[in-house]
Amino acid sequence: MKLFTTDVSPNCRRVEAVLHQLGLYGETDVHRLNLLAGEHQRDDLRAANPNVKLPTLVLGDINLWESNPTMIYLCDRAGAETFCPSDSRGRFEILRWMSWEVQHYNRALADIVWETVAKPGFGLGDPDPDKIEAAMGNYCRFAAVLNDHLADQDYMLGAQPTVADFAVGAYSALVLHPQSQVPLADFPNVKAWYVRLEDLPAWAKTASAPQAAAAE
Ligand SMILES: N[C@@H](CCC(=O)N[C@@H](CS)C(=O)NCC(=O)O)C(=O)O
Repeated sequence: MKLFTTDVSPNCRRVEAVLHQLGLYGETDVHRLNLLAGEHQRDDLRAANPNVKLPTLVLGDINLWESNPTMIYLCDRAGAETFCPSDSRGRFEILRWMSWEVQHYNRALADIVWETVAKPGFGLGDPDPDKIEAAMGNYCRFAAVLNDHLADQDYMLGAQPTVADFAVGAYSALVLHPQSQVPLADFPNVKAWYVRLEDLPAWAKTASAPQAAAAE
C-alpha cells in the first residue's frame, strides 16, 4: 500500500498513527511530501485523489482519502474490534465524535493553532489576533463539552483508547505547543487527555520533529 502524507498535519498524523496501531506501517510505501514546495502536485496523487490532498492511501483496489473514514476502513479491514468497535452503539459513538470534531471542536482549534503555531512556524507571518478571537468563543464552548466528557474517563469511549481519540485528539502537539494560546488551564481534563495521548506508542511514533518539539 502507498501513503501520500506530510509532516505537521493532524489529518496525516491520525492516519499514520492508525497504521502503526495496526502494525501496518512497516509494509507501507510512504511518500512524505512538502506541501509548501508544492510536492503534492503530482499525477499519481491526482489520479488517486481528485482533491490532491493528503493523506491519501492507495490500497490496490481502493483509493482512500478523507482521514476519518480512512482510519475506520483500515481498522475494519484489520478486524481491530477493540480499537474501532463495529457494534451499533460503539460505531455510533465513533462516528458521532468524528462528526463533532470536524464540524465543531477541531474546526475552531484549527483556526487558532494555524494563526499561533503553524503560520509563524512556516514563516508565513505573525498571528492575527482578530482571527484568534473569532475562533476562541467556539473553541471554549466545545472544549467545555469535551472537558466534561473526560471527567470520569481517560479516553473518548471509556477506559481504553480508540480511533475516536486519534480523530478528536489529532491536533494534540499543536495545542500543547507553548505558543498555541489554547486556554488548556481552563480545561484540565482535556489537557490531561492530550498528554495521555502523546504517550500512546502508536501516537508517539508519528510525532514529526516539529510536533515532538511542540509537545515538549
Ligand atoms: N478533510 C481532509 C483534509 C485533507 C487536507 O486538507 N489535507 C491538507 C494537509 S493537512 C492538504 O493536503 N493540503 C494541501 C492542499 O489543500 O493543497 C482529511 O481529513 O483528510
